[in-house]
Amino acid sequence: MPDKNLSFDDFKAEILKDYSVAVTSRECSLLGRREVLTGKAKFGIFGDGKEVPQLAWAKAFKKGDWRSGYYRDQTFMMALDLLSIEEFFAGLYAHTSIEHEPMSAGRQMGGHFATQSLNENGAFKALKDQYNSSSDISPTAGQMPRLLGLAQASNVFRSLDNLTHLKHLSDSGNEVAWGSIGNASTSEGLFWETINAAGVMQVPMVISVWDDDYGISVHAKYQTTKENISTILGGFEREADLDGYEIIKVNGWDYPELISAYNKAGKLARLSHVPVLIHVRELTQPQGHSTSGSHERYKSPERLEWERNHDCNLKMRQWIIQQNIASDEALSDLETDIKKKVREGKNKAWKAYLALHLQERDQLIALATPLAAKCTQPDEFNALITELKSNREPLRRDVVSCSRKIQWLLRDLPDAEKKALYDWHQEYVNFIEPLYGAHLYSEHPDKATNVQPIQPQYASNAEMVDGRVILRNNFKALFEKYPEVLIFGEDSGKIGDVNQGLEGMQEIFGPVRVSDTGIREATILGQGIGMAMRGLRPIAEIQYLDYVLYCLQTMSDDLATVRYRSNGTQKAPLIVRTRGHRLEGIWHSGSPMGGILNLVRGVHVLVPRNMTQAAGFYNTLLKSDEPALIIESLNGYRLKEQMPSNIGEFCTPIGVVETVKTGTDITVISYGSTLRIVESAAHALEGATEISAEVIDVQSLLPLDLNMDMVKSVAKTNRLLIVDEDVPGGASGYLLNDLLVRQKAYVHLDSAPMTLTAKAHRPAYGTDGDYFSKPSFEDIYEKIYGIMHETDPVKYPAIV
Ligand SMILES: Cc1ncc(C[n+]2csc(CCOP(=O)(O)OP(=O)(O)O)c2C)c(N)n1
Ligand SMILES: [Mg+2]
Repeated sequence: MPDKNLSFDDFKAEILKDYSVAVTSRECSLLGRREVLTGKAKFGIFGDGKEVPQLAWAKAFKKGDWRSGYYRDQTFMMALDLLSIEEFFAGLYAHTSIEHEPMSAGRQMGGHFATQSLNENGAFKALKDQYNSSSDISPTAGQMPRLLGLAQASNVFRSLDNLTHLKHLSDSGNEVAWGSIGNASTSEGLFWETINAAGVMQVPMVISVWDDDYGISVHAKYQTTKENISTILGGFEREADLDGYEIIKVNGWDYPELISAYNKAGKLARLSHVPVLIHVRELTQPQGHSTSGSHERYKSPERLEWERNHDCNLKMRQWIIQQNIASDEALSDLETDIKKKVREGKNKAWKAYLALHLQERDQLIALATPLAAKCTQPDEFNALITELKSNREPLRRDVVSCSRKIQWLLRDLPDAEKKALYDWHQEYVNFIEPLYGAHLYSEHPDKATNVQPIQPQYASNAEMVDGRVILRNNFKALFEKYPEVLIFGEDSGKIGDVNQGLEGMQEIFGPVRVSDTGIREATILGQGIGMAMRGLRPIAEIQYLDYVLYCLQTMSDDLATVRYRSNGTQKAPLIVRTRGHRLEGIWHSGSPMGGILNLVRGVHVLVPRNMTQAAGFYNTLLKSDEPALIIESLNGYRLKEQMPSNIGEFCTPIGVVETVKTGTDITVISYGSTLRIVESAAHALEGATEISAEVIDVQSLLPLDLNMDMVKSVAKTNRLLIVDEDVPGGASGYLLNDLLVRQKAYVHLDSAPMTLTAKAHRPAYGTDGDYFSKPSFEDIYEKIYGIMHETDPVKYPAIV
């Protein structure tokens, strides 16, 4: 029940306020569906049938807390004043103004909620003083890994006492991370992985399962063992002397029981950092799953009848009357008022959405109309204008499409006569494109590409050490410099990672900052995303590059889209550390760079050739606010490098290639561990044949060669070879595309551009397996020579 200290009048008022929110939310769902069916909005997925538990949740949710949920949570957002009626409809219409549509400025379909974490400079606001919702994603259970990190951040803030410079972000770790998930989505692996990890880690996480017995049309009997998620989670329950979960079961229509359930869950999680699962049962879907279908197709008449009788809003209404809190008539009056308010809000949102479009349409018509007389096809021209004029609800597409077609018809007109129209069109397109394209990467001052490079410096007697020692010493310097940096992964803690790049760090910096995790790559990534969203600087370690595939979905769908999907109002500057390319066997030697590159636009992808370059990337990234994947070269930890004297300070630039050997005959481009072989093959070739190859280390695949230095080399050598150990057409295809299309290298080429890659199959085990699967020294030597032989067979006679 509500607060015991309330007077009966206040108690009544609070309940009626809650009921009003539930009814408002329901009306939004009902009208929302109609907006889709009449074509004003494209798609609708709503929170009807899930209203009442969310009222209880909102009561337990405090400032500083975080939500990581899914598309049913509109009532929760409304109860906390985070979503108004107008904003709800603005989302449905895809209004591109962040002021009108604060969830994503129209990028996300309705039902995907967020709050704004950043100020205009891209720095974090005082997150502890506001309600926080991490921006939703659509893949079912995709919200779970991030939820773990949001909760873990409270443990970190509670455990570390040197984070006073971040006190605007957390009140000593007293925040709870609240998740929501549909019953059917608990079938996903991400759900189970997160549940287990949160139980192990004992983080303040409360996860609600909204159980309506269905996942679209598929009944619980196909989803969940025993058709009951809380029953089968029984083994996770805590015991007197064993940590685990508090599991609460409650019916979704039982307002007073829900309030006590959420109250209890909030307290337990907040005070004792015990994870809680609330199984909210007997929920319904009054309008079915979404606007895409109708649930009459798969629910029996008995089920539909049951749903009508168990509608949580109806049950709450009956309870209010039964408790003498309000009469049937009074509630009817209230409902009538709310219906009117929602209709008005909807109309206002539609008007606001349309206002700019109409203005833009009229500008085009005003500029274009006088040109009709000068057009050689006036009928077609006028037809286009008439069609646009008669469109009373134009989309921007309609305006731009008309403008483009008009320009086609004006191709014979002298430029001067159509200049005003053309200028307007260009300006219009320049205005629109960022509305859909901005914020893939940071557009704030501390973006990674703004960080100034700093060269490593060497004392005259600088020691030659194993590469891993440079990394380790650099991490140590970073842990000292940034108290908010922490690293975690499989074997990262006690033994200091499988290659000892973190040797001794746990002893110095403690198990909160340098920690071991279970074998669970997706939630390791989620820990990083959640903690980065809360202002910590996590480094998530994925043991081997081949296992990035386990967390690639989370990296692609969640991490890579954080800024984009929130229209730049949230960020997760997570560094993902991994090691890869060559070692042994099918699953420790892969280099699936093409796949990764194409799936994580929004994350920087860096492939340093040695540990000094790698350390420099960590230093750069920690000065910036962007996420990145750093792939250390797996066979480079024991190679000797000179120890720099400015450890922790030198910065490898992002998006800048490096010429590691100059040459005049051919440009050879590579990265990572292959680069070393390319370098030695190029030197050997020069010694033996005088073929002078210029070798370029790409080192930053995303972003790639911002200064277009690669083409400058091709302009000099007129020949191009790209070498890597990905499959044919993988990252080599990506590099070639950039060189030919963006950098226009083809104009300089005297020979066909070539690639040399690994074979299409996975690399086989053993030295011979490696030799016959990946480009070898001899392969590279012969390939370069072969290109020169083709150019001048007399000077370079065939060698094989
Ligand atoms: C990974 C993934 N697979 C499939 C879908 C399509 N999909 C969207 S919602 C949904 C059903 C979810 O059911 P449930 O978790 O019970 O939530 P409810 O909609 O019933 O509240 C499915 C299959 C998706 N969004 N993501
Ligand atoms: Mg469901």
